[in-house]
Amino acid sequence: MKQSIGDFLLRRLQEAGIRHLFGVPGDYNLELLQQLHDTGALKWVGTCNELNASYAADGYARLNGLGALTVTNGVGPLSAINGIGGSYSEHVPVICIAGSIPLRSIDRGQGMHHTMADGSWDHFLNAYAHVTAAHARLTPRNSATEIDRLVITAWREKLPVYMELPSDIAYLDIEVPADPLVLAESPSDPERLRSCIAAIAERLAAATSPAILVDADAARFGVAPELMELAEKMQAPVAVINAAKAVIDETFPHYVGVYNGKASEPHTRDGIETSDCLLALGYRPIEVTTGDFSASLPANTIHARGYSVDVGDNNYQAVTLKEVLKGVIDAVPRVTNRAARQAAAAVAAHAHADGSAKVNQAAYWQAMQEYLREGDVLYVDNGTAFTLLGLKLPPKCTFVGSINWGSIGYSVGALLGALTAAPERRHILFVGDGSFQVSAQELSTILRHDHKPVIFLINNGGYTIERGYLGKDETYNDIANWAYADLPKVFCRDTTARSFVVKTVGELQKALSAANDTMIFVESIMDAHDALAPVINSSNKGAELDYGPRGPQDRENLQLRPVTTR
Ligand SMILES: Cc1ncc(C[n+]2csc(CCOP(=O)(O)OP(=O)(O)O)c2C)c(N)n1
Ligand SMILES: [Mg+2]
Repeated sequence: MKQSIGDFLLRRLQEAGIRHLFGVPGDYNLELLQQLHDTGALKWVGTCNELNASYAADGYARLNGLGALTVTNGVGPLSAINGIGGSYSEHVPVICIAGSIPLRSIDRGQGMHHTMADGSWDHFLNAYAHVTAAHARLTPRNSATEIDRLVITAWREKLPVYMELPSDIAYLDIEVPADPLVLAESPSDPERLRSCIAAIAERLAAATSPAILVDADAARFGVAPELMELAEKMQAPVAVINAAKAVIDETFPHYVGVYNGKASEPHTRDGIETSDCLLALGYRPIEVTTGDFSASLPANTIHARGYSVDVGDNNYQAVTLKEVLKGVIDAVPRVTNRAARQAAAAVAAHAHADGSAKVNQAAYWQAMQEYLREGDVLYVDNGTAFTLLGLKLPPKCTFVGSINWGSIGYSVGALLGALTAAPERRHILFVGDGSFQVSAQELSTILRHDHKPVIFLINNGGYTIERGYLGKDETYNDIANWAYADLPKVFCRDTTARSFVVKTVGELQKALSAANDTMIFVESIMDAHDALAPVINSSNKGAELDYGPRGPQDRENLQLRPVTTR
């Protein structure tokens, strides 16, 4: 059938399950936006800038399976590239569409705005080659095949892709497939799949202490249900890497916590490190996911990834994770009498601080633990907000974070995206003042679309987590003191948002009892040196790795240290 290139692209996005497009208009993508407007193919969600659009598309993809944004040549892609780099690092399928300079200008060598004006056309394509699984400049000849290749690659690989749509071709008609796009994994090679399943099942069945370790790919490839079924059948403990927080329901009886090397709870560490057959899912060790490389997985660990598995000396290709896990579940014998593992220490019940007491991190996170409820979507930005990783989550929660990439401000854009994908859920953002200042404008888009998240902002005068690396009292870790809780009003004159500035435990409790029928914005004022020991310890250790033995971190009073060891 005949269809214009722009309409075909929008149709394919729609067929791939994308219902919203984020981004910022510019002359090179306005024609595509007009096609979007005329066809009603997708809903437009304009953002304040392209970085936030890339974060929003990422947040959207986390809950929807795929997300997309459109930006305008040069200035747009380079603003968005940090976010797309994050999607690459965190394995999130995002389609970045850059409306680009007309093909006519390339044919005739005509310089155009939003370029380097140096007679070359490939700078941004080349830049994106480093942060995407695939990239292409669309032409009337290649659009019918390249659009499908890019959309399918993003979905299959769980990685971002980049396409340039020259502004003078979006309205041109080309011959395109009439059939809808089918997003399906290519089926496994039957023999490889059989052999792989047999090899895994044989080891698991022979083990006396099998265990499962889960990284974020388990969520991306949608195999958490299979992992829980397998754990149940084998009575095996399951731990997650912090990047996979909440991927396994934390109330699941075989869930044993977050594994982070020496920084883990003893029973979690024991369950993983002493296992005689560990099945690891998409494990990607870096310093912040391994307790600064203190993680020690058993030597015979089976490493399963989206499309390949390592078992002993054998590497299995052309197998898909879901098929492998389903086969293993069928093949392993049901275990009913595995010796009980050491149980997790009960969460210590702290006495509630008196209402007039100043709110501090300890009281704050204790209150948050009680505030969380089933089905919440939880966002954590960089900073003392990482404390959330240590809380025990109710059933069916989703965690949205950027543990590997760790770009501050991500959470605010991601919140917009995920709210757009799943507005019916309760979304709770945990963000520091420093992270919030990066992408705060997107609060206006969240309000504009009448979303109702709960936002918990810690105002501690700057970059507290960084003070644990270096600069305990240095001015480079200080930031301007905004009137954060006033921002809903600034960004939306007639807002019904409920804003609170909290200084005491009693004021926090009052804010927490506010109804969730509109945005709730809670700014809590805390001391710049207040952080719980796990956060400070992690920063202190990070400084050792970053600066080495000749670094300045040991100089007197230059680093925030945990209270007990100060
Ligand atoms: C884009 C980007 N720039 C800089 C950093 C370095 N960085 C990591 S955490 C952080 C400070 C976070 O401060 P805040 O959000 O206020 O959290 P707090 O620890 O104070 O609670 C900074 C600047 C980063 N991670 N990403
Ligand atoms: Mg701060």
